[in-house]
Amino acid sequence: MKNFILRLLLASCCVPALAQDAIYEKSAVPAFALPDPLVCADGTRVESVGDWEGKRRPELLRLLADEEYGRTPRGRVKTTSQLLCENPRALGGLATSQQVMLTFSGRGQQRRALLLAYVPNQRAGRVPVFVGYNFLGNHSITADTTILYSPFFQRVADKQRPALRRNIQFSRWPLADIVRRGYAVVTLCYQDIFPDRADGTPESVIPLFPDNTDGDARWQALGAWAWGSSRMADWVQHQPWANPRQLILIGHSRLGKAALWAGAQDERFEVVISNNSGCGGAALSKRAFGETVGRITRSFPHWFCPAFTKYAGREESLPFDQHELLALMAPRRVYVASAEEDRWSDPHGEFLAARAASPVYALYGLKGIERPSMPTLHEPLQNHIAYHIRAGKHDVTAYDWHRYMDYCDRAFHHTNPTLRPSLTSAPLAGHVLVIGIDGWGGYSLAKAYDIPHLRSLMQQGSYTLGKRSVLPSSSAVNWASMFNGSCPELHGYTQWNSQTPEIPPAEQNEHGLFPTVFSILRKERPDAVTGCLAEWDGIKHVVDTLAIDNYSVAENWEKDPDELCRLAEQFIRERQPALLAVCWDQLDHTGHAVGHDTPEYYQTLAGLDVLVGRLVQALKDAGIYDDTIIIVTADHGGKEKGHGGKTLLEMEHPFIICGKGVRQGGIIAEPMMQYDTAATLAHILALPTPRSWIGHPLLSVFE
Ligand code: GTR
Repeated sequence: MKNFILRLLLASCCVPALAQDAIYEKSAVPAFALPDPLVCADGTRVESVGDWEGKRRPELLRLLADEEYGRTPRGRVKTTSQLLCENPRALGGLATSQQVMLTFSGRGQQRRALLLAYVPNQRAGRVPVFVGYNFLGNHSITADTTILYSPFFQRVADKQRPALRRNIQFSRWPLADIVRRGYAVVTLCYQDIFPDRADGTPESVIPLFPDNTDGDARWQALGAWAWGSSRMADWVQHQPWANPRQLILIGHSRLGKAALWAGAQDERFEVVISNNSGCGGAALSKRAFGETVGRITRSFPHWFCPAFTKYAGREESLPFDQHELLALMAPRRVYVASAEEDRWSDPHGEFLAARAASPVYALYGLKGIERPSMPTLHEPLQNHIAYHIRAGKHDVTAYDWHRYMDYCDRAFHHTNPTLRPSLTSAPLAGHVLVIGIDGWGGYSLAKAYDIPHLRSLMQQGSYTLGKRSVLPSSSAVNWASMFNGSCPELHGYTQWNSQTPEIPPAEQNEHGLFPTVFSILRKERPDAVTGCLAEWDGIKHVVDTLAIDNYSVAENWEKDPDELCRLAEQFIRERQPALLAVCWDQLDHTGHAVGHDTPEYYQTLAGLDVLVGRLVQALKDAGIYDDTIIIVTADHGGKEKGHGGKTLLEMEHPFIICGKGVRQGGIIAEPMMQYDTAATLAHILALPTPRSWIGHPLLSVFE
């Protein structure tokens, strides 16, 4: 028997996976043995692709249906589709959107699901297609007000519920990036297929089937969601713009579980992506780390088939594990992705499952995951089985999407038809570092003795202490103007912590936001690496994070004032960004807590000066210092314990510029406004600026 058991003894001490809810201690992971995917239930060994496809694969599919996900009925449910609307100028003209009502009928009943597709307008022939559910309705993934509420949400009584809010999950769907890279995307809300509630069955598609299994192998939500993914594939496969051999199924979290089960059953999905799917998805159940079978079947009794509950606290008795689910994708591709802080989903267990599926791929002569230890953060392993782990929480981010697209580019020999030739005029420098110091008033320069690094930048370049804030002299509105070249009346962010513009933006980019220097750079030079690193998370609403490769927040800066600096040093050294903004909040914080223009304020400023010196050093270490322009500026100044008003103490702040091609010009004579910052950045980066930008570049500072 021994030879058909892959023994993975992962713990020094052997604690049985009893009825514990969620284990987070490495030492508490039970000793376990993984079943060998290449040994059949009768003990015979799989020696060939024929054995696998003829015997073991069907056997595993049955086992997973009977014991975990439930049996998918074979009976006929009729599906019709009706195109409700088409917009050939979606996403700022990048794509055509289509909204299609799918109607399922069976046993005298009907259910409706609203499918949303974005198809790239610039395409050479048929395109690969991402197919995946959204959580909160089609309207939640975009700011486009022509996108209809999904049918499930029409039934939600309280229209004020946050779940109804448009665009709240836009960050999970970087639609413009996807279509720019030449992929179509097709989605619908999973709740349209099975409302995600313990009592959801009657409203789901399940009652439409004539041949549902009763008893322990009864299918429930995950089975229904998997079935629904295949209905999206049915529709996509007949579209003239879609390449039916290049369907990519993507799912996050519970929908990652559903995607794996759908991909196992439906071989039209050439690539199956599990994003942070965890327990019942890509993570090994027998490790019982993070979410366990006991916990998940108790919290979500309507997801798996009833048989699965018998393994609650008894994972060791499972006759299979999740690596065998992954193996069912062979010889197609499967991509497992984890997030460092998502311990509930057990990143290590996901990696081990991906690795343990590899022998099945080897049978086809294909490479799975071979290395014994987990890769480091942001080190994607991309063979026929792929795996990556990124920094951050349980989520789908632009980082994840771009790795999936890198992978599919190679799998499908897909090249991006929308990449533009390089710009006609060349940037003035290869790199720009913008250092923003929240609450740094221009008056302070006359009193700050201990800021040698800032003074040295002033001496090397040109500066003004009187750049003016837009009104009110508050943060969000001024960070917005700094990066989007315009005034509150046009960009619409009008107050301290604006999140969505209080006035509709006069112009919208492909993400439904007022165009920022980041989004224009992304459009003109998609390969340029960009970052925005901040201490105050409010900045994320105004910079257009979808157009930024690395948006990160130093969350612990109050305890660890160097944290942001370290994030920036690392990013500069590793990625040599073309445009990086580093925005410190701590000075403004001291201003509010103790007072602007107080000894404590100057002490905080002196501390920041040291960090500025470190960033300059990081540019040197990265070998880009000579090709960089550095700007140091602020959103506003301050007075007593506040700001926001019309005094020059609050409105006037420094703007220092130095580096490649910048004159050692001393004081800048012309007046300067907040929005001139973005215009100057656009000038340096040789970017066109939209008509809605009112800022002027500061031409006099350049040689
Ligand atoms: C959690 C559940 C996870 C995961 C997640 C999600 O509550 O415990 O298994 O599916 O939900 O879907 O976001």
